[in-house]
Amino acid sequence: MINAIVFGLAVALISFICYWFFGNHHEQASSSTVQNNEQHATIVVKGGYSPSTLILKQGVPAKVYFDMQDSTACLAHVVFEKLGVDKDLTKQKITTIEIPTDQKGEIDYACGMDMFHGKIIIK
Ligand SMILES: [Cu+2]
Repeated sequence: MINAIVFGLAVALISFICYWFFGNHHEQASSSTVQNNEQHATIVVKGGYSPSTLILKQGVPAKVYFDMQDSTACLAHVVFEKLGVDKDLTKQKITTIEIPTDQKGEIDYACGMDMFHGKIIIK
């Protein structure tokens, strides 16, 4: 019973921290670097995603590197629902995710609790 209460409080606290950071988040966009017909971009994970909007070129294979600099449980996972990708970012410092760029459009991603959000725009 006590365990359940402690667990509940922990979840509530993590949720609160998520909302707290989410409220302070700034909208920024940046583009990838194209090299040898491949594009690369780094997203820093620290109290959110930076940049929160990433612009990729259509038709160029893309690798996005998630640079994990956050120690809260909140951002431990990154989830690309559209792509069926759910990665644990705490296993290594940099996690590479390949993004399909064959179609124009937007791909949203979020933390495991769906509180922090980021966006990849392919155009
Ligand atoms: Cu979260």
